[in-house]
Amino acid sequence: MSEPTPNPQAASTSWTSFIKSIASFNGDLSSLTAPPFILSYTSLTEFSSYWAEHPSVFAAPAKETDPAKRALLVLKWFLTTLKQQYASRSERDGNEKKPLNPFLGELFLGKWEDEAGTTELISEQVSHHPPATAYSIINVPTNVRLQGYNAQKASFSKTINIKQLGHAVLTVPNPSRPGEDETYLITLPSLHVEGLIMGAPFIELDSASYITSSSGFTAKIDYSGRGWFGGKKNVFTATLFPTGKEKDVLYNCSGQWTKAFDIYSGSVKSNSSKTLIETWDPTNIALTKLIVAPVEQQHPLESRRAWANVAAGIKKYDMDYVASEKAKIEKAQRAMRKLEKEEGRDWERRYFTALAAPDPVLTALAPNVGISTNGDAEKTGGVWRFDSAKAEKVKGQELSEEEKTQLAKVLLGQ
Ligand code: HC3
Repeated sequence: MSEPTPNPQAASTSWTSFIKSIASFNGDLSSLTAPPFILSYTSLTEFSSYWAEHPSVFAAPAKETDPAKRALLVLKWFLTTLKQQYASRSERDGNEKKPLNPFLGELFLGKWEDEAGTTELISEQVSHHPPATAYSIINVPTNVRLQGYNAQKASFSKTINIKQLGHAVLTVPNPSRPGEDETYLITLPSLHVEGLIMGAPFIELDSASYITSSSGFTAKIDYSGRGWFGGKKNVFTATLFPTGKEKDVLYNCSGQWTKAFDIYSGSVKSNSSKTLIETWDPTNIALTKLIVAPVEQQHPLESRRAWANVAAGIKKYDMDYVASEKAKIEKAQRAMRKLEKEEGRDWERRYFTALAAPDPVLTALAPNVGISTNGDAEKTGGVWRFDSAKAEKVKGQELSEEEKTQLAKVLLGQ
């Protein structure tokens, strides 16, 4: 059965009012009332999966014995994630839609199974006010692991501009020194929405982001949009250099993060010493599909189960049903927060803990790239780190059908 489409005239009228409303936007992305056809039925907790849709590229650094080449493989992996992170939805749906705003404790769990072995994903909404999502991704055979958290700060000037708060940390076991890990601190690019007036929003990345490692290398990725470099969109150049020696470029990469890009050894400027190592062309490389448990087997707090009714309503453009199903969740969540306050306790995060002490990775690496060593904690509810003890505790804690029903009622009003 094909999905219903909204009346085109009504859609264009509601889009015009939406654009007008954005001009007085207060910076709270969740408060934007977008027209039905631009609403996504996917929650932001799902976006954490974009970090590892090519698991073998994610795990590759663990097999490289040369530290500079290892740092290059980390940069390559990061660049390959950009298309998924920032363009996959607009390429699939024709525009960037407004994702579901996760509730506190919402989970998105899955795994990839392919030639890289098993790679596990845990994503959890660790804060609601301000909204922040934390994630952990582990490639089991190599123990390459990523953890991070993110929040967004939005503003309006000609369009919606988004600064990403938080960061990611990639840990790579050093193959030359068993038992020793290397850490890579990854900053997140700023972005803005293009195509708003035309009713077909898509993302463009802005300025620069960085990856800096405990092994002494830093990568700088510069982003620019249409109007630069011959009018192409999604353009970037990246350089990898020994930390603190930005001019001593060891490798450089350039191209479009949505299309193909080249990786060279040597400096960007000196063509004579520049050698093409590899071209990455996503059109020739299949993604590994994330395996997510069937909805009926999921924990009640898992995203697709919790939002199932809302998602069904969005798919049918039945906004009254969407509003009443969303209201059930919001009401139950408000009651839960009230109870916690009365009992003097905080919602227990299932997989992550906010650090009490300064984070050693941030302390050591953040100054390399000029970001704050406090990890934007005041705007993300804390510096969130994966808590393996918590994860171990919940492993195999299978809930009975009765417990699931009870939890869904109390936490989500369903
Ligand atoms: C800004 C954004 C929500 C946040 C999304 C983030 C930053 C989330 C973390 C991921 O790792 C990367 C990522 C990709 C896209 C970002 C979204 C793009 C648009 C969305 C706004 C809330 C929606 C704006 C509404 C509309 C109708 C203009 O699209």
